[in-house]
Amino acid sequence: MQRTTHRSQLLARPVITAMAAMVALTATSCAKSKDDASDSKKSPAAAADAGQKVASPKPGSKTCAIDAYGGEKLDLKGATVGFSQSEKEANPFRIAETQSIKDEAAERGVELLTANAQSQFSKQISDVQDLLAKGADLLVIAPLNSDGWDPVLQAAAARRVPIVTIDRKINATACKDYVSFIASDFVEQGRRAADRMIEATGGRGEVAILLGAAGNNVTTERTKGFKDRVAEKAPDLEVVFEQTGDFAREKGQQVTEQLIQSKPGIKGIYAENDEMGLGAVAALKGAGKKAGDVEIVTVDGTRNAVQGIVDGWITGVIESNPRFGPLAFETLDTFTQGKEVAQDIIIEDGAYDTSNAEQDLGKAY
Ligand code: GZL
Repeated sequence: MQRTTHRSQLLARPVITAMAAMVALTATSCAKSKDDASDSKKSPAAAADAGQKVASPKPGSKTCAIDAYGGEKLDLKGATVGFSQSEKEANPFRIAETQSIKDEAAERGVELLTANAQSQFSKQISDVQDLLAKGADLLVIAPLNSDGWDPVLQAAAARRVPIVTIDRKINATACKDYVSFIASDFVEQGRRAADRMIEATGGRGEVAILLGAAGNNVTTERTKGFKDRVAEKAPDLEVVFEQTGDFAREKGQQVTEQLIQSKPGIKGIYAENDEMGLGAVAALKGAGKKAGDVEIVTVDGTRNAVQGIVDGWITGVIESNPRFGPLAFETLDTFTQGKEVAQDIIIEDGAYDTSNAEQDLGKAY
C-alpha cells in the first residue's frame, strides 16, 4: 500500500506540563453518570466538561511523552491507525468495543485499518505484523493474551510505531513497549460483583465461579477481587466450584449443567462475563429451575444480561465499559502532539441491578 508519509506533517508544538496533558483525561469531581448512546461519542474532555466521569489516570500512574518513548510528532488527522481486535465479534462486548474505535476514527477523520484475530492468539500476532506492513503509523491493540507479544513489540519499535493497549494488559514495559494502557479496574469489578452476591445471598451458602479464559489479567483480577471481598465481608459464603467457561456462552452453559449436577444446593453463580452468565441461565432453565432459584452476578453490561435482570434470572451486572474509542484516540492525539499522557488510564464502569435495569436498559450495549 503506497502511503504518503505523514512524517512530514511534523508539529512543532510546545510540550505542555504533564498535569495539563492529564487534565484532558482526568475526570471532573462531578458525580459519575453513565454514558448514554448520545454521550458515548463525546471525547473524554467533552464528556468531562459535561460533568461525566469517563476515565482518570490510575492513581500513581507515571506519564509518557514522545521524546522518552521515541517516534515522531505527527498530525493524527493525517495518520493511519491500525486496530487489532482479539475475539470474534459474536460477543457484544467486542462488537461495542470495535464500533467505538471505528466511530471515533471516523469522527476524527483518521484512516483506520482493522483486523480481528477470531480469538486465535497466533492470528493476532500476524494481524499486527500485517497492519505494520500496510503502513500503520500508530497501533491500538485489544490483546487476547497478556504474554507472547515480543515479536510485535520489536517490529513496531523498529518502525517507530507507537502502541496504545486497551482492555487487557500485555506484560511489557510502559513508555518503552507501549505508550499507555487503558482499561477497567478488573479487581474492583470483582469486588463489586462480590458485594452484589453477598447482598443477594445474605452472605451465606455455596457459590460457584464461571472463570473467564486463561492467560489474561481480566480473569485473574476479576477472580481475585471477588474472592478477596467474599473472604473479607462474608466468611459464611463459600466458593465451592471454579471452572472456566472461556468467556463463551455455550461453554458457560455446559459448565453450569455440570455444576448443578455436582452441587445441587448451589445458591449463587458469579460469571466473569455476561456471555457465560447467559449460558448459565440457559442451563438453569433447561434443568427446570425458576428465575431467582440461583443468584447470578455477571460482568460486562450487555443488553441481554441487563434484560436478564428485568426478567428475574440475573441479580446484578457490573459493567465493563468497552467504549475505548474516545480515550484511545485522545491519548494518541495528545501523545503525537508531543504532550505527556498517563501510562495507566482507568475507564469508569457502571452497574445494573433490580433498581435501575429497566430504566437503564438503553445504556447497555
Ligand atoms: C474485558 C474483556 C473481556 C470481557 C469479555 O475488558 O477483556 O473479554 O469482559 C470478553 O466479555 O471476552
